Amino acid sequence: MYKYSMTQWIVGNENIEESFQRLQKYGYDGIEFAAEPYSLEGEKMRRLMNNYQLICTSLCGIFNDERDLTAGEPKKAEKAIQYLKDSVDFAVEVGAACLIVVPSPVGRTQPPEEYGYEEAWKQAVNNIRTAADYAQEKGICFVIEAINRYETYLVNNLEKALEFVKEINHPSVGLMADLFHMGIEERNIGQSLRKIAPWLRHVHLADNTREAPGMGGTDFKEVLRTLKEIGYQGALTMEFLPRIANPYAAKEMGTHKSLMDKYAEISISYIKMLEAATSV
Ligand SMILES: [Mn+2]
Repeated sequence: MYKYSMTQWIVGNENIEESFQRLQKYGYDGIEFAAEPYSLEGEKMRRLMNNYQLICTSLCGIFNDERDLTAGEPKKAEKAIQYLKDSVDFAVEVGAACLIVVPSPVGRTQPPEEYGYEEAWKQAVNNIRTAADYAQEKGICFVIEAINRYETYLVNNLEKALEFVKEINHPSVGLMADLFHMGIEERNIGQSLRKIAPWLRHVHLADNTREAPGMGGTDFKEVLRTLKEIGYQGALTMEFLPRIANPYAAKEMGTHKSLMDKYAEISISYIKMLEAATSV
């Protein structure tokens, strides 16, 4: 039995209690908070999780130009590293096992003018490795997320992500798989998952349209079969969105709340049905 959660950033600035109510209503085990240690209060979140009997499976780091892990300039690099450390502290507070790390800013599809791809890669490896020592002390793991080429440039597929993680070579740095990005970037989803199996510690689920699993064309039967075959033990976290261009604008949609209810329900019932079918 996997632990099921839903990531929090997709509902925008919705009242957190409404989010907890949705998760409880549709049978989720927990939540994935966005890693914003300054805006989320750990103690309040712990109390709410306790009230709703939900756990925190994971934290989703938010990586923009202000937290650019590819930075070589010491002040900028230090800022990005500090964000990871602060997020580790928040992870400890809410009991999250892992923190999602995207090695280059989301929304930037080529390296900055000051340096090229190779330097960005080298700097991101060093910066993440530095922060990983802190994560290890605190018992938290980083999971590197490959994001598709239309949203970021450094690590777009699982093969690159594996190369990246091997270069970091740190016990507290593993990999995650996001089925939406994989639908764009992977040649064969099952094979890609098997290749990264020993490093796989977290999974995001959305269909190829980024809607709830079960609404599009991704073969989730194969996904569940492969996860079982490789002995995956982590959480399954829903990260769906409506079919629009800018994911961060999704929260502006008038129908957002009822749409999120619908997606939350469809995704968990569909994946649990497949999980039951693959466990016999
Ligand atoms: Mn994701």
